[in-house]
Amino acid sequence: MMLALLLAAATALIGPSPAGTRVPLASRVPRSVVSPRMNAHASPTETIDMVGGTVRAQTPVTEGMMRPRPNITWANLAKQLEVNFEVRPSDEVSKPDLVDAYRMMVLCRQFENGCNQAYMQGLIRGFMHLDNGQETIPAMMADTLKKGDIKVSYYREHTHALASGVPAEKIMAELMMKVDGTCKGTGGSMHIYDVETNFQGGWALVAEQLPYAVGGARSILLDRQLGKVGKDDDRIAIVFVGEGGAQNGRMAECLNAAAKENLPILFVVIDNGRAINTFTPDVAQNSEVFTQGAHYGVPGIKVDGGNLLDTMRTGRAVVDYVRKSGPALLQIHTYRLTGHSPADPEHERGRKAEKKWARAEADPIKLFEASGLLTQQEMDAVQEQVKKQMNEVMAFAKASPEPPAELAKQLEFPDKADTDYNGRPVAYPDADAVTARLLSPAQREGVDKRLATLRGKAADGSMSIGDAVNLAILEEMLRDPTTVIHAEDLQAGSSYDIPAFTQQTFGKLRAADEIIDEGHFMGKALGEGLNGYRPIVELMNSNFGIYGMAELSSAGNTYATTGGQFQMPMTVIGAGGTAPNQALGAEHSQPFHAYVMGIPGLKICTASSPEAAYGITKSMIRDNGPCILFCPVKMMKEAKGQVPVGTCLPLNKAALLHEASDKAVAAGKAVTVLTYLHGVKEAQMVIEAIQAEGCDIDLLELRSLKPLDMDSIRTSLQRTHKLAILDESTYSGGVGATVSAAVSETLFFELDAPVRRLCMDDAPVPYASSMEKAVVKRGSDLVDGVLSLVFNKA
Ligand SMILES: Cc1ncc(C[n+]2csc(CCOP(=O)(O)OP(=O)(O)O)c2C)c(N)n1
Repeated sequence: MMLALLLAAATALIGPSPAGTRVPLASRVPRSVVSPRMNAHASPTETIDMVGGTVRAQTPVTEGMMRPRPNITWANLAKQLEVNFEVRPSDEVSKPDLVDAYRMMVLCRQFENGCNQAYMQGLIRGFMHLDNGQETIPAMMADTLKKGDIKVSYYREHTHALASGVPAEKIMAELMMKVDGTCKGTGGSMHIYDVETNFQGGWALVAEQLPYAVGGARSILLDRQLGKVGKDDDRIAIVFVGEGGAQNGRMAECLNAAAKENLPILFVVIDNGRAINTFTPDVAQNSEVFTQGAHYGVPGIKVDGGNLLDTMRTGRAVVDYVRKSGPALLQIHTYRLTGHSPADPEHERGRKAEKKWARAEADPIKLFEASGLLTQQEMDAVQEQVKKQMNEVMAFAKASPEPPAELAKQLEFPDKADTDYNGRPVAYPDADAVTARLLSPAQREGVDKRLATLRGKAADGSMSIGDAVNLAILEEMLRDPTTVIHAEDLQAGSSYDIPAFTQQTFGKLRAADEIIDEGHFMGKALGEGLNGYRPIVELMNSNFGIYGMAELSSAGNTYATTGGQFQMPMTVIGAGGTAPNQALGAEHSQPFHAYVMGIPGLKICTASSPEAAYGITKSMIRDNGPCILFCPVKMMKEAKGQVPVGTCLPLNKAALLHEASDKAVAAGKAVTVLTYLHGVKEAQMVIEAIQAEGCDIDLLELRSLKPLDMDSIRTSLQRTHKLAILDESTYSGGVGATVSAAVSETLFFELDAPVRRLCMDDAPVPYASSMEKAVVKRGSDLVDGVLSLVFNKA
């Protein structure tokens, strides 16, 4: 049976339109074509006034007053598609397609019911979010998406994975903590990933997935630029977010990014009206999220998710639009038939009444079954098939073994801590030929000139830390065409010349100037990292990375949480540490390096010299996991030195910068000093003063904060038996606290005095030098610390 609605009728329904004339992108703002009428079951709990563009907040849902289903006819939708998307949607959905869609809805329902039961039996644990009532969305996905499309979802994603073609038994095994799960039991309900079908999460922080998907969409364009895919490549990225999550600022940033680069990305807003129990209109001025793209020229449309046919027809048209034209927004109105999660008390704010009403009146499966579009026999056959499949799914998941305990540690880093990055080949085939093809003669000439200047400085000792990092980045970007970079003020070289000449050489897609939100571009970098690229993120002052804590922490988790399916070769670089006498004030003096020490999966290094900065940057770019490098903010341009070009340095080694004399060691007057960033210079400046007192130090630069180089610390302590830490972070939660604890635990018997920590006070760093001196430790404090250790003073 073919279903049809006449477009002519639609036009008659809503009157003449400007269709046919091409609407400029920026003015494709949704028109007043959504009816303000309520559906028959509903009291006026929500007023949609599309002409005025306002939405009145809902009153609390009670037995007789339900959030209404939107009353949007297909004719209305078709007209919106024509006007705002310039597409003429097809009215027709074939019978086999409807059967497939029904099968997907039934599979999703039975899968989620199976999850619920398994949860009650204790086979699934933690937070689990079921999708009952929203099944038209996976049905639309399965109908419109291809395997190569990049699908990024949030924590309520079982059904999205199913619709992407992820095997149901692997999802269920994951939920049951089994080794045959999608992620070998490392991810769980909120973290489903499948590299094979490009299903990329499963992210548990509300809205964090949005920039990841934007990065995924960028990687599609990068693939095309590289020539990795054919000219007919029409892949898109699709990202799902709740209507509550869509109020997060990430949404605006991502719409901007998608519009600015005309990315092939579809934002799907799953509008079930509630964020846990909160009515979204109670916290959001405008719940009509589909209009949010208007500011950026991204067209949007809202459809009733209770209507499978309209959801499919609209989904098809919008996906087609994204494949051919650019970003779009699709808001799908639904109801959640279960609680937010099994932990949700569900009695809040009329939830029970709403569920009862929605199950009776707005269950999309029941509504479809009542539509008469399939015969009872056809539907029964589908139900039987799915039931059988689900029996097999449950049996498979139950029979799968538990993952071995040691897997967790194995998945900490994709590359071992002691990896030697020298000589590591580029994974991308014919990298040199690709680079040669991608660069114009003028670009090649320009970058060669820049390289020659930098290498001259490296040879004559006039190279700054910023220049050294820039040289490493240019070399690695030339070497590997999958490297990309993101930074603010990038074209101008940012604050320290770190990304200098990258955009001029590699173009805007590979070297992206960014809006001022580090979380946004770290998120995009993460999305690129998931899709075969090696992103570099430059932070200027590393403290600005605070805005990217969520993304950095998810980057750290990715390799392990995906069960090793996705590596995350991201390199983050920023200037940090103390800057005595620089009057930077509290916010620019925060020890971000200490804040990130607790993030699992990150390799964290520091470099106080051009040589270290160069060698570590190169290794980090080649490493397959997320790494972050801190360079001393006060010395970015000031420290100058020679750099052995071409050498990668280890990411797990401290560097012995000064060795205490044998005489001082023999006399028991030698102290091991651990420091990093600006502390290195402070320590170097007072070595003579310490020697003048008959003492000496082993000065170890902690180039790797994580993993810590306990071997080098041990070797030194076996000589000195005394330890002072000149710490570039606070007393509480600082690097020194971690190092001190590790030494106390593993090297206690090497010590003949307690560890002396010389760290920043917990007080915010003041602006005035007179007070700053009291908070930030300097060389003079180190002299006192060393002498008191040697001469046993308190
Ligand atoms: C950053 C963050 N804050 C809070 C939460 C807790 N939380 C989980 S889901 C949720 C509500 C989200 O609602 P919505 O985006 O509408 O999606 P829905 O769950 O309804 O599908 C909240 C507050 C979280 N996971 N992440």
